[in-house]
Amino acid sequence: MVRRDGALSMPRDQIEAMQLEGIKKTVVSCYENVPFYKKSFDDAGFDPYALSSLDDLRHAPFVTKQDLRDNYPYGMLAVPLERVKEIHMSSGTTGVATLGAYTEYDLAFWGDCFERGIEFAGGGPKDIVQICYGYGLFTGGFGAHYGSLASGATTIPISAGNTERQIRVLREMGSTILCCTPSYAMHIADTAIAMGLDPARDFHLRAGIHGAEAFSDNFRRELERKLNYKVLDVYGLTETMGPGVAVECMEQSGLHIAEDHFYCEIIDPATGEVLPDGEWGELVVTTLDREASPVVRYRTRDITRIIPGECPCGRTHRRIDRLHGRTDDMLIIRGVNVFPSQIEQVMENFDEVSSWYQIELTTREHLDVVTLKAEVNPDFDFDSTGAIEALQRQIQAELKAALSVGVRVRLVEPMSLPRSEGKAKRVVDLRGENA
Ligand code: DLL
Repeated sequence: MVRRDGALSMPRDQIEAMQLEGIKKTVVSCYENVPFYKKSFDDAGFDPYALSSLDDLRHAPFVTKQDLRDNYPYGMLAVPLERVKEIHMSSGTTGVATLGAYTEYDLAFWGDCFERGIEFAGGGPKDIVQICYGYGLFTGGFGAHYGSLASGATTIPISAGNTERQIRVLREMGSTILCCTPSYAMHIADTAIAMGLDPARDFHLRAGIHGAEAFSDNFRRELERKLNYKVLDVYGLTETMGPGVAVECMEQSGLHIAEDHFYCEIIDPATGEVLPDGEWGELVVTTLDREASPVVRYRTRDITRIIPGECPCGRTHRRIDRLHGRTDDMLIIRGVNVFPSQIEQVMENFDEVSSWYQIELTTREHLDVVTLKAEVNPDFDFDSTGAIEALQRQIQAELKAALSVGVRVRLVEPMSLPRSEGKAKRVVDLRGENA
């Protein structure tokens, strides 16, 4: 067991003392073992041996995804390769992949971090955990797997895809905890309904541990209604470990950071200044005891805030808010900054539309055109052209008022937008293709 007794409810002063110890070790290990950090600390005039408070970390330079890519494959390792037992990689759809390496200890605490999600859901040895995050280089499948093993539950490593088989297994094995992306959970639910099942009755789920992509509160409520279970949000990224960096508890009021392994700061993405608790900004993560792939002040590009105050659940680890997208998801439409989550918030006001949408960006006469395609709910009369047009106009007007840019709205039939087994593709940028 890598977790210290009482780690999750430790008094704040003890947590901070433990974090300071971890940071001291990490900055020194990075400086002594990773040439990139030696150069970057020296260039910034940051002395890792002089760090004596958590605030001193603000003087350390940031590390970015590009830095990790530049040092691909093994340049960022802080241990000899023979101590590395497993490797994962980010998808690398936009360029060279980034690599996460794990020693035996790193794998053990990864399992412990994901296990918290199962524990927070009240789960344990009596549970059956169906893991339909993809297994492979993606961290979702294995992270959930190690977590499930650590919890003592029965693990079903089914991986992503083959939705009808997922549904059969959910029914026949009586799975109680579902681990996959929220969009895939919705796809499983909708497919089961289309097969004539009632998943709320025919499945035996009590919790879903869903993450790897942002999802709205409305989406969560719809999932909980369809599958009759409780949805807990789990956050993580390949560069710092994978899923389990932060997990929601049953209060559903923010995700508890695994503060015994990660130190989190929120910065202003434009200036790099650390922001006070409560303010929204970019999450920056420093690992405290990661051996193979430590990071010091990794800029995640994810937008969240530290929720001030204590969680009613009594755990003392600070919480981040549910993610509001990424700094690089920001769409600049005719000069106005727009986040997909803002569009989602407007859609939440319309009961007639479901949570499935896709934003398409095109260009007409050198101007950006944004089209929101959204599925109506199954009980909406899609054959009534007048009703559709009226609703489209109404949504368009609200979007214009909320975002100050025009968005064309095209309502489409239920289940007509593409579904994915992993992360949903919410933004399709065709601007280069029809200019
Ligand atoms: O998505 C790790 C993961 C697997 C997390 C399974 C949760 C569950 P990457 O593929 O490296 O790793 O992608 C990391 O996904 O920087 C966020 O932008 C996004 N992301 C991850 N979790 C959440 C979440 C995994 N709960 C990137 N809410 C991150 C919103 C999330 N976005």
